[in-house]
Amino acid sequence: MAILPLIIAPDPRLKVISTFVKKVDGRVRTLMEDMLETMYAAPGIGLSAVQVGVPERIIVIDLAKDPDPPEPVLLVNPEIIKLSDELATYEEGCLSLPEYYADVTRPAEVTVRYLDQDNEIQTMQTDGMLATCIQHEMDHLEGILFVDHISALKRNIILRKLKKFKREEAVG
Ligand code: GNR
Ligand code: NI
Repeated sequence: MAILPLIIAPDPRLKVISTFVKKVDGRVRTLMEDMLETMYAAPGIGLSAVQVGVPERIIVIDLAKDPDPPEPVLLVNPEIIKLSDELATYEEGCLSLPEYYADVTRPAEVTVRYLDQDNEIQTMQTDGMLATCIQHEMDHLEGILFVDHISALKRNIILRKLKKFKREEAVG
């Protein structure tokens, strides 16, 4: 297991469209283990492979709260089958936009088809925070960040501050 370095916005690598995984094999399972370890260490509730520099359609999520046992959700090549008309708003954050949060409105319920860790096709219908998190992670696979759902003014303020932060960090 390994903690992988996270890519922080703005970065062209976060804008790449991730490619489909041919087969969920040992390589992909090892990557998902490392992604979970990276996500738990951050800490975060979701992570897409592109955020650790691997532009493939791989997502890990865990919404379990600390004293409870972990409940990892692993999704490969997820595809949206159905989105509800009903919407829900949650305050979102992103490990690639550290310390910035904003309300984002998305469909409240989502049905996804995906490959599980055994390369088997599965279907999952969800609502609540899991539905929001799946959509947030699936956005990453298309090069979209949660700030792309808010006003350009708010987005540019956040991205400019992160750019400045990264510049200062690089200088030391
Ligand atoms: O840790 C995370 N929290 C979060 C909160 C609300 C909606 C989505 C998320 S996902 C985020 C981790 C992350 O950046 N995943 O891509
Ligand atoms: Ni994110």
